[in-house]
Amino acid sequence: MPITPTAKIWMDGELVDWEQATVHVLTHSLHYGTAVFEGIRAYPTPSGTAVFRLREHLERLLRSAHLLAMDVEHSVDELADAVKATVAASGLDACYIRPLVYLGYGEMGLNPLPCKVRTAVAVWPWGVYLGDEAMRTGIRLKVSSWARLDPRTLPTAAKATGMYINSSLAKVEAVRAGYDEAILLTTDGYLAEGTGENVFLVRGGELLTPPVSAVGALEGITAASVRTIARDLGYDVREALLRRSDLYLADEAFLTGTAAEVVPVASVDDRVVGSGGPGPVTRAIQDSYSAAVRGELDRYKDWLERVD
Ligand code: PPE
Repeated sequence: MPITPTAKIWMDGELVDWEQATVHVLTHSLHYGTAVFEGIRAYPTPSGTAVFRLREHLERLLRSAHLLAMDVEHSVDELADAVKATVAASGLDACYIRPLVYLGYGEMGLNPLPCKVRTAVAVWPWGVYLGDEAMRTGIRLKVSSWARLDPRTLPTAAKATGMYINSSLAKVEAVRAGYDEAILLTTDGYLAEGTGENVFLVRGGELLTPPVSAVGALEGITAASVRTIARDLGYDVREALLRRSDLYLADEAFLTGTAAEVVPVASVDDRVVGSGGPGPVTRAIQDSYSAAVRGELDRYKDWLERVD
């Protein structure tokens, strides 16, 4: 989906015009994938535009930077102000927010330590990641032939740009084969995650999801929100090492992510999952999540930070 430009991008402390937000071709992170990022969403709420779980996303950004030995000059509070200023400058009431911490131009070679750590925040309108239709009818998933990154080779808890080659290869394979999305297994064959989403199964009224640190998946903030919502709706949620057959045999399955939100799985490897559309548990969670991010549920008000 082509990016629609907005007014300003925040770069290292100032808002610059969208067109001026450029870097040199010898920028370190462009060569070695040494950048960390976040994906956050702002939604329209009854009390104005608000950012969903802003602090949690920025804390994860700083943890990702720490895992890559990058010292970020900005605190969570400063980054939160940067995000809110960029959203406000866009005039949008709903947008996707992309903070990026990267190593700038000036040094080359694999030692990143001498490089200048730079920070940017961009926002733009981004509709439903896997399409409106997918939200209603569910997606066709394919188990990828690419295994998920092994936590012994890379710090999989970091949301680092270079690590997304793994997701990108899986996505290309799935899309070229006519599927909507890929799901990756660990090198040991356990269910890990989608290319940009965590995974949940429903079995006997209980929700099951892989233990993220064991399978090398990202610790999703949407997944954490969904766990809370599911428990509040009265469902048990449990972490379990799962096989691809558990996915085939699930009553329901869905993926979660900031960009994707809560998206039902219709089939996996051409095997219908459950009824082949969003089941009752998935629907209940989708509805609550959608209401929570829009400030319609008092119980989850603390998850929203207003943009003035
Ligand atoms: N796993 C991966 C690999 C991942 O990239 C994401 C987010 C998640 C799980 C879910 O995390 P969370 O957003 O905190 O619930 N993927 C981001 C990037 C997507 C992209 O295409 O770029 C996102 O959803 O913003």
